[in-house]
Amino acid sequence: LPTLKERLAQLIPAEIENVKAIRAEHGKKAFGQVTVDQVYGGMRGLPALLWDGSVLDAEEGIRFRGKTIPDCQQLLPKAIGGSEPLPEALFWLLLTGEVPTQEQVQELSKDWAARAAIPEFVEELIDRCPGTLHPMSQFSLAVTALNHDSAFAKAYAEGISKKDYWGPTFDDSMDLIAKLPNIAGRIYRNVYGRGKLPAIESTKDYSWNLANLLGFADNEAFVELLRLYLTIHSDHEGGNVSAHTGKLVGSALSDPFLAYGAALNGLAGPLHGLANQEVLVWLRKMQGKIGVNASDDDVKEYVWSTLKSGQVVPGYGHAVLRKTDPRYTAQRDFALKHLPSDPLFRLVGQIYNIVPGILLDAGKAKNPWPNVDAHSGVLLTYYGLDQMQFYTVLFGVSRALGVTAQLIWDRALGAPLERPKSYSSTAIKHMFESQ
Ligand code: FCX
Repeated sequence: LPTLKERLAQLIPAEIENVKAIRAEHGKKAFGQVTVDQVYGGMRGLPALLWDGSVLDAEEGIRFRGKTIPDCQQLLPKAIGGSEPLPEALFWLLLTGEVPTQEQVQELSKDWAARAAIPEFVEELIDRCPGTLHPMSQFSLAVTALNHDSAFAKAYAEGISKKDYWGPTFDDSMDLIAKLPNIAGRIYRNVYGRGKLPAIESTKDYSWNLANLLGFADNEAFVELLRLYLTIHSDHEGGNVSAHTGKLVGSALSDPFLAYGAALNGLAGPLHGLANQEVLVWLRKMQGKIGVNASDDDVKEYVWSTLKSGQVVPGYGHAVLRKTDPRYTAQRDFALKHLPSDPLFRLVGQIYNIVPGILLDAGKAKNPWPNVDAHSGVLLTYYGLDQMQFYTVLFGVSRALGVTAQLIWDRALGAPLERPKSYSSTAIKHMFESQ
């Protein structure tokens, strides 16, 4: 059976031909118009990016290479005795469009474990961060510093041919993914005083090792949660801030460490990945104010007070989705199975019944339904990982799978430097003056 890199090498020539054929036949056709509102409005809905790993449907949610989350839960290899998909398998699927065998996934787990060590100077860099520096800033700092050993940067300096770019991009991406658990674990233990990091175990899967580095591997349900979490947070097509940032920075031929460091800085924003932290902060504040078993009326009043004070309800709304996020549903199903009577989970369910109606009444949000971030923190908290500022780091471990998969394909397909055209308001006004 081929390894992931061997399989990719087999697939790339045909995909290059496929793209050539698409461009020859359709290259000059338009499939959307650009309005002035889109230029002012965050380019919402503008068809502008190629992204092969996943496509987001506004009603149905994400599909990874055509497969829904329930499809992935059914089809992808799992850990022995487990029932959630392994993120290793999802990465294989994102890159190749194919479902790997159990054996191929095991080899990938081993490969990542073998690459997991981080350079000593990066360990020192993390250790020297003050505990008051947000874990996401520490994370991005460490990932950026990994560029010290980039195979791509080295090969480029040595004059690698354009057609070979994807090889060292693949190697860097594998190193990056493999090293994230050690970085995340070190940050967690430093910031929250959790003692020394254990070693990576080469016979265990990626999620087990991450759980172990955080100090939670003795809880099999938590390890299963991480497998699900890392799978469903991995990719959400190309236009979201983290994915697009990674692709954009990668287009300058910055290596995967630099590109992903930049992506993490976008993920750290409260309208994007930081929302999972914000949800927990908001829930805790709500509990503090109206108690643990609050009535629907109390919850309604609290939600309205959030909106009236000019804040967003974190975990609700989406730039593309118009229905409940299937990533929310997958986590809700997990909670129903593992923690059905947890008070915080009950509150999350109560909010689910209340917030959409209020957002509709308020009349601004185009999507009143919950997104992925409305549920993740509650699950982590249940198992004792209740340091909310750390949550986005876990999102960042997962999102590396989707961003690097596309970086590899971008280099394989010879994607050019991104450079859209910008206009000033004066120019826009002039443009329409004569019409
Ligand atoms: N609470 C209050 N107001 C909201 C809202 C919410 N949850 N969602 C949207 N709105 C408001 C917007 O702030 C905007 O107000 P404005 O006209 O005064 O600027 C208006 O409704 C229209 O916004 P809309 O077009 O529906 O949404 P956008 O595409 O601009 O923004 C996000 C999408 C996700 C940023 C928005 O819904 C939001 O702020 N949600 C809360 C934060 C959140 O959960 N982010 C995580 C999203 C995601 F899943 C992820 O990336 O991780």
